[in-house]
Amino acid sequence: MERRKKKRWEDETITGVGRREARTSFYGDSARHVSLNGDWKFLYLEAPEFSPAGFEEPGSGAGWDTIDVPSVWQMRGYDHMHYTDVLYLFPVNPPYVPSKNPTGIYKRSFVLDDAWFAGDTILKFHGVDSAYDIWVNGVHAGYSKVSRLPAEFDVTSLVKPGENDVTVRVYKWSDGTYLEDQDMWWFSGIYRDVELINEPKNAVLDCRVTAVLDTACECGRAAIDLTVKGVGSGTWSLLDGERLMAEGDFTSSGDQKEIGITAEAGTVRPWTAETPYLYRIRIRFENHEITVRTGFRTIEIKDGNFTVNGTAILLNGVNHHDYSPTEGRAVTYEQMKADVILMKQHNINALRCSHYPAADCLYDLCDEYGLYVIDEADLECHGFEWVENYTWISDDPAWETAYVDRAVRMVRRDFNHPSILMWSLGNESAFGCNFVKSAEAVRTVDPSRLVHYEGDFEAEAADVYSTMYTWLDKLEEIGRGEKGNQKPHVMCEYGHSMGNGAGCLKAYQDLFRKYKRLQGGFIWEWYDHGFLTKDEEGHEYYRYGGSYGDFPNNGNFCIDGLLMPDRTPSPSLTEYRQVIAPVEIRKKTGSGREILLKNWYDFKDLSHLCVKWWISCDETVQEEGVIEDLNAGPGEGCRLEIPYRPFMPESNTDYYLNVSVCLKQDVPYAGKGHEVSRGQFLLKEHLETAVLHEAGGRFVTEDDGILFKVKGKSSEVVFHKIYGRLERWTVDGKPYVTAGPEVTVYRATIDNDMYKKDDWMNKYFIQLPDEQMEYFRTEEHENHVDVTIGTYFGCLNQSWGFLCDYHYTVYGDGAVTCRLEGKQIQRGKAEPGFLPRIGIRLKASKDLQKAAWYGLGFQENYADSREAAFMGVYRSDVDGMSTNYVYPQENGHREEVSWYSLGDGERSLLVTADRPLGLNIHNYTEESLEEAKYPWQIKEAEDVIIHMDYLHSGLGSNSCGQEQEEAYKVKRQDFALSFTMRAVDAAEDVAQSKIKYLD
Ligand code: IPT
Repeated sequence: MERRKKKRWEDETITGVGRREARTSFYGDSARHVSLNGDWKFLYLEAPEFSPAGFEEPGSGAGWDTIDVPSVWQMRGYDHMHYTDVLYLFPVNPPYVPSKNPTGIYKRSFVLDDAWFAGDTILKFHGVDSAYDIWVNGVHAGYSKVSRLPAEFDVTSLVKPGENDVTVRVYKWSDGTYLEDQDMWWFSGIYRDVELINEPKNAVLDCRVTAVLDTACECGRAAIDLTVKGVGSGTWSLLDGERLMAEGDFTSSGDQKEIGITAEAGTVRPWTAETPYLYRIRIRFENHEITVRTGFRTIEIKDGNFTVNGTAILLNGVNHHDYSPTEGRAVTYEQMKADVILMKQHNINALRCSHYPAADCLYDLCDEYGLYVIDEADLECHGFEWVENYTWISDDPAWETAYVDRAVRMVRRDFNHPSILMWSLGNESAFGCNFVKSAEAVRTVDPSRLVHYEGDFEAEAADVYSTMYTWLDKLEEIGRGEKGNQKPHVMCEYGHSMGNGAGCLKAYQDLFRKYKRLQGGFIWEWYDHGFLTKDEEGHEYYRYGGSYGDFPNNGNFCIDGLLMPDRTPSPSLTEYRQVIAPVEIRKKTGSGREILLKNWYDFKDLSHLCVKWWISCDETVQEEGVIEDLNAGPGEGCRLEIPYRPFMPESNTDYYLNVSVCLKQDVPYAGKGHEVSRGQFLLKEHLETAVLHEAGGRFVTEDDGILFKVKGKSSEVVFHKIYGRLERWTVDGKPYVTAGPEVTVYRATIDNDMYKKDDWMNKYFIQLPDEQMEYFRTEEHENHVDVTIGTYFGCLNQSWGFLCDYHYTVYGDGAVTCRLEGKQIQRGKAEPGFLPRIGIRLKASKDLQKAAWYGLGFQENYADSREAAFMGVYRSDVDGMSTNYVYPQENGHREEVSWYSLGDGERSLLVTADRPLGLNIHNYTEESLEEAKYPWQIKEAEDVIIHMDYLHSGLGSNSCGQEQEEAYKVKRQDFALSFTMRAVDAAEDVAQSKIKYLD
């Protein structure tokens, strides 16, 4: 059948028209750069063919809208917002795209003075999505594509002194779209900077520096490859700050000439992410001067590892997308700088540009602050997997030019950044001949770095064996060398941080640290990609896929970052920071005052750090000190004596040795005292005492056949004899407990339980429990009443459950003790593999909004995500105990809680547990949390909702990857919970918590 003629933006063989050769970005340039950012006229069309006649002519554009550049037009009210992970939004019919092809025509003028014409005029677009034609003063000047790479056009012959006009017509869909199917929002427009460069007639066009380190002598050598235009002479110099290290000169006699220079730098300070030391290379050719920055380091594979300066390194990385909650994919230097600083503060040492090259300045920041980078070509054709012809274009030589262009232009642009360790050929695009060609082409341009591509499952073309979301057991096999090829391994994605999680990060780190072949990985991902919205009722929240009526969509699969959209770190970022901390603090039981520091840096010793230690109990610091001298080279350990004084412990008080490893001096990303790692150890000093409940407290009981009441001198406890529950507990007429404990096995589904949810809720109905009364007995004693309630707990149509015994003791002094024992039971076969939790829920009076707990905190923590939490007494209002996830789900859990209090500022409900338990305190129920799609939809409960868990399952990372590890899955089992409730003065909760009663 005959096919129509391809439009320009449907031709996969055209990578550009009139576009200059890609070249490196200069750090400094004496040529004038004039920004064309700002307001442009804008005409939005349904298809390019609707362009009005003469739109490219100067003077047209009357009545058009105005749009700011850089921006994406979907965030300015044009077209529509749409998020898909994998799906193309049109038939898979490469290279053709829909006739309805949203198009934006941009237009503006600029004025050039006479002096400008001593040089040439280069028009540079740093990023336009997805393909575009340009006209200058009405004349077609070129065409380009690859959304996330720059394009430069020499428009010298088209401009004139005075006013000039530039028109850009941007197509949303192009053949390039088939290669830009990354898991992200579909955005279009001129979303990175636009500038004019006044390039001298004799100019340095390109300067590619390969700076290597000879580790034997710590000597540096830089190979400088120049491309110059024009005739003349030049000089080069290599500078350390302002200090000249080497210099030389060169001449050029041709139109365009390649010049090779070798600069011997002598002894240098090596560049590593830990020691990001930069040098400058200055090139002057006639009147043109440029500078590039460089760092001396050698990247190579040695003994099965990838190494920097001869040392195998471990990557503790994150995946980074361009993102702003208000601007979509248009991001500023300030934002990227804040990102890089935040990464460094969180011990992150590597960044993967997922899944396209970033703006130049991100690499500058990584060079400066020290992050290893995997730079990735703007290439993903994931939608082909869904049509079950995944290799369709990746293995079709007709597309070779397009593939190679994307990789090579990236390498040419980013060549000079010492931070870049690997060139990645793309993401999620199967494997085929075009990747083999891309790898070859990349190595031709730059043999000094490694080639990465995860889709090359056998690492045929890549230098490293890269996998994503590999489960722990498989990863261990890779580590042992039983799986895959023999190349060094990296996880380009793991730890899917969607919603609450990722858990089990420590388990990954342990493997990375155990097996030489495993060289770390990159958490998926840095940001939650939600967009700030204010609705008519004034609710402010973040929208995700589907929130805009976009269909099909991948919902909140884009809300999967370590950072909330407003850059607030999620608890998982704090967890990650500790998991990857470059110093591990250990203490052997019985080792007295001795602790051990293990140095996990690859290059640095610990001399830049000090140890702050303090002995804590409850809310007080009893003694503190600093140890300044830490001596341990990379990979080594050192022992320290913590010189705390002997002390007499107070009764029923835990004492902790807390250790914080901190920076001794300010560094560019953090101040002196910034914590790099922390550790905490329970001291053996402990004194246990117990007292009797106050004797003589009088009480009376009432029984009307339905309610059984125990009235003390000031308290009243009411039990329901039919439902078998503690109904309420009041003291001095003030209600504290408004609904007594009932067993629960359910939590509001977290994203990482998304594959369990259907079974849990539609097959095992764990959210629909029924606790049936078995028996109700009372026994009155001299100063207490025993109420024993038997129940049967089960869920809708389930044969598994628990036989429960609640033993309540109501004392004359008002205290109530509950001892609950649950015995598992299963009389059929069907049951869930594990349960979210086994625990109880109770309700407290709504005016009790001030919470305190003694347990792990401050931030939420879970069985497989608690490395960053310390034991202590923490205080918060009830709302402050919740983490406000963009997509509502279980949150705010705390482990190891021995007591908690809930008060109104004057009086508090104090609950002390015999054995530490898990705690959640919220102003909402998990049912309403489950129902809500946005935080503002979470219904406020009439009571404070308390969960006390015998066990609470871990988080895992199963929204994409590893399930909860077996140890952190709560299996059906017998359980027991035992606690005492008392009403105390709010200020007395800590003191009162120490009163332990004899049975
Ligand atoms: C992987 C993608 O590379 C990434 O872009 C993102 O979509 C991530 O998954 C999930 O959030 S691909 C997946 C098939 C493992």
